[in-house]
Amino acid sequence: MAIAYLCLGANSKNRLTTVQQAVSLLSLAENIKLIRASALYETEPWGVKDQNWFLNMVVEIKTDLSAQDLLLKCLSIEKMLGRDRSREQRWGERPVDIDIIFYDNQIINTGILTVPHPRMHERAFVLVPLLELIPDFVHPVLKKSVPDLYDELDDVEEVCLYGTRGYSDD
Ligand code: A4P
Ligand code: MG
Repeated sequence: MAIAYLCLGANSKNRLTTVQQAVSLLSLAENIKLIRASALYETEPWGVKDQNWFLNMVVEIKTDLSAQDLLLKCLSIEKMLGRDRSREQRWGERPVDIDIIFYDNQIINTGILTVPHPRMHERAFVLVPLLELIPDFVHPVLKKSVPDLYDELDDVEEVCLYGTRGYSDD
């Protein structure tokens, strides 16, 4: 059994429902047990700025799927929820994105999978929910704890607890 951390993100119409459905589909999947979930955050877009704010959260799961099979499961859930990668701009709007952030403390580099996620340490929308769940975890490649990675962010996009931004279109 491995423990893995997945970051979920959505910014299309119905983003709240879509994130909730992604969590349900993960928890219903054979071979995946949902252990804990972070709070839900509303986050400023990272990368391509001119788009809707995202909803993001991180879930902790236990699984006997290999990392590669876990990725296939995540991709199939994205597809079930309407994601069509052929019609997207990189870092642009999407119904839902599920990234594998950590898989135990393994370091994986295959053609289709890189773990830890190669851009997680540049993203407050990943680090803030991770801080809640695993403040003591040390990144196996960078050898830094999650709070140290957060402190070293250059450019911190805004990350607000969901419901605290004053307005919401959900
Ligand atoms: N892939 C390789 N490693 C992984 C991994 N650890 N987890 C491969 C998941 N997938 C992994 O993924 C394309 C392919 O990466 C997958 O098919 C898989 O084979 P992708 O998610 O379409 O895009 P990407 O090129 O990996 O880009 P990246 O950096 O993951 O960006 P995303 O996921 O496109 O980011 N701003 C906020 N505030 N919140 C967000 O959630 N998300 C994005 C999109 C941009 N800005 C955001 C957010
Ligand atoms: Mg992704």
